[in-house]
Order: sequence, then structure tokens, then C-alpha cells
Amino acid sequence: MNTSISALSRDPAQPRHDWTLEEVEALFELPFTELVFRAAEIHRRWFDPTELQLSQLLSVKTGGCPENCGYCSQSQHFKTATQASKLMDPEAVIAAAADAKAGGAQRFCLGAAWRDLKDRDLPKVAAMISGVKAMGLETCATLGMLTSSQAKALKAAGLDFYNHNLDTGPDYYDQVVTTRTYQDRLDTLAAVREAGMSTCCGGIVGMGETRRDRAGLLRQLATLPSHPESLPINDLMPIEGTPLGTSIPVDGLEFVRMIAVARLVCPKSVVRIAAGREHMSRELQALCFLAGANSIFVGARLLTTNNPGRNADDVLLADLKMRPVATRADPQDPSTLQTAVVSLPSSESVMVNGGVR
Ligand code: SAM
Ligand code: DTB
Ligand code: SF4
Repeated sequence: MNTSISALSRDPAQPRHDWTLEEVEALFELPFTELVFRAAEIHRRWFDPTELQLSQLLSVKTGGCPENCGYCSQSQHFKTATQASKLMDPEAVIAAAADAKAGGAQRFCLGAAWRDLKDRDLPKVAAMISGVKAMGLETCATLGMLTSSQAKALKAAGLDFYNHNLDTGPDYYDQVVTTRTYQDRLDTLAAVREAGMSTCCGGIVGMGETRRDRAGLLRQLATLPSHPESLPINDLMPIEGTPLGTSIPVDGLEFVRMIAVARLVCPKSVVRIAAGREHMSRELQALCFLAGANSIFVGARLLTTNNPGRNADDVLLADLKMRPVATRADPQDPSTLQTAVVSLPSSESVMVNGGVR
């Protein structure tokens, strides 16, 4: 088969790992309606477009971080309004997780303002994870860099997902943070995959990057050995006192393009509108869902900043006739991740990322 015929016969819904930067940039350049339509089509091949995955964050150790990420309220390099605090006790974390579950969260994500996890903190963190897991919630943590043995210990404690963002494209990275390298992030992601956990990995828009940098981030995610199971796209929450606190916001339509291209290059990933919904209209969020976003953070707080909160989100979901996705029995059990064919009321058959339905 010659190249042009094999390219024509390629099913765009099948994940690829050989994306070039030029191909990803070309998707961004499509007419807006064409891009959103294509992304919506691919979304329906793997997911029910009326379903949303709901995660909730808790900052279990706030502030005082030695890294200098230019967007972050928790870096000790910048003077911000965020108060530093010590690592929480597992009992308090488990109580917060119970509240989150009662409020409808499906996954609970522990965030710590660390450059890397220290072995001395592992027992306390492991107790938090196993307590949250025992409650029937999916577990996620974001604790900075990990060694392979730490990743294995977290997995053994019951951790399903590890969040570690690449933040931006490789060429813009050193404009955002200089205390670690892109390769450091890739190494931790490799340790997480090798330990058998799912990865949650994405980035931030609105840090002064170009569209090429945004395409560079998505290309990087799409060429990882396996696509992230969760792909968060954060719209910068500007923090007074940080170098990026006065960045010019990204236009809403460009944010939708970012979501749509993420959906096209990582067709089976759960794409999250992460930070930034606080300053997005309901219509903009709806457009993101049309373009392939199928996850949000719920709860009134992210880590140190605000989020819409339960009442606004309940109304939004009701008005859009969307509902929480049925939680998988075990995200680590490959049999629950297999795709299944389901019928929509229209009798149109679609492929969805299955599990208990
Ligand atoms: N210290 C760990 C790390 O950096 O991996 C975990 C916590 S860190 C706050 C988690 C992620 O939140 C960052 O990688 C970044 O992508 C996102 N984030 C942090 N501050 C943000 C902000 N002001 N606006 C949008 N996203 C932000
Ligand atoms: C992700 O991609 N975004 C979350 C979570 N993963 C850890 C964090 C958003 C933080 C927003 C700023 C704040 O609340 O401090
Ligand atoms: Fe530290 Fe994470 Fe904030 Fe960077 S993003 S300063 S590593 S808490």
C-alpha cells in the first residue's frame, strides 16, 4: 500500500504516537467549526458525550515550595497571599474526602507543594491514599518528582492516578520554570507508568506562550509511550506576586481549540477543563464539552484558588442534561477499561470507554 492510501485509510479515532508538530499545528489552524465538529465526532467514538468525570482536589501541604514555577502561588520564590502549612493528618484528609464523596466527587486528588516526595513523608501519604481508596473513591496524587520505588509504594497504597503536568511545550518551558527540566518531568511520568499507575498529565494555557508552544505541549503528550489516561488543560489562574500574574489571558475560543486538539491527538484520554472554570462562562464550558472535554474539578476550591462550587455545577449539568460518568470498578483493572459498544437513544451505536454502566 502506498503512503497516501495508508494515510487515507487510517481511522482518526485510533490513538497514534507519531504526531509531528506540523500536524498538530495544522489542526489548530482549521476553521473553528470544522475543528470542533471533528473533535466532537472522535469524542463520540470513545465516550458518551453526555457524561463527565468529576474530580476534587485537596491541598494536603500548602506553600513553601522550593521550585520556581512562574504561575504558582505556592513557590517560596514569590511573595503571594498563600499561607504555607504543614502536611495534614490523614484523619483530616479522609474527612475531607468523605465530604467530597457526599458532594458527588468520583476521584479525590491530594496535592502537595513539594519539589519531590521525601521518604519520611511516605507513611503519612500512604495512609491518606489507602483511607480515601477504602471509601470507594478513585485516588490521585500530585506530590512532585518520584523515584521508581516511591511510585511502587504509592501504587501499593492504592493510588490509581498520579498527576504530573508538563505545563507547556518543550521550547517555552524554561520561560516558566528553571529549577527543573522537562526531562525531570518525563522521568517521573515513566516511573509512574512502570509502577502500573495511570497518568494524569497536561498543562496550562495563558502563560504568554504561542500557539506553536501549545501545539508543542499536545504533541509531547500524544507521543508519550502511552497517552495520559487523564489530560487536564488549565487556564492560568493569575496569582498576584508571581511572574505570570499579569499575563494576558488566552481568548476563550483559543481555549476551546486547545481542548479540541487535545481530543483529536489523544482520542481515548479523559480531557479535563482543569483550573480556570471560575472565570469561564457557562457557554464557554458547554463549547469545551462539545469539543471533547469530559471531566471537571468539582468543589469550591482547587488547591489555593476558587472553583465554581457545587450549586453552580449542579445547575450547569442539569441545564446541559449531562451527568457524572458511572465510576469504573477499578481503573487499574484492564478489563474495566476495555471499550464497549453502547446504543444511544437515537439508535446510533458509539464506542465508549466502558466500565460499569
Ligand atoms: N508540586 C507538584 C507539581 O508541581 O507537580 C504538585 C502541585 S502543582 C500546584 C500541580 C499543577 O497545578 C501544576 O503542574 C500546574 O500545571 C497547575 N497549576 C499550578 N498553579 C496554577 C495556576 N495558577 N493556574 C493554573 N494551573 C496551575
Ligand atoms: C491540574 O492539572 N490542575 C490542578 C491539579 N492538576 C493538581 C491544580 C490547579 C491549581 C490551580 C491553582 C491553585 O488553586 O493554586
Ligand atoms: Fe511547587 Fe508544584 Fe507550585 Fe511548582 S507548581 S512551585 S512544584 S507546588
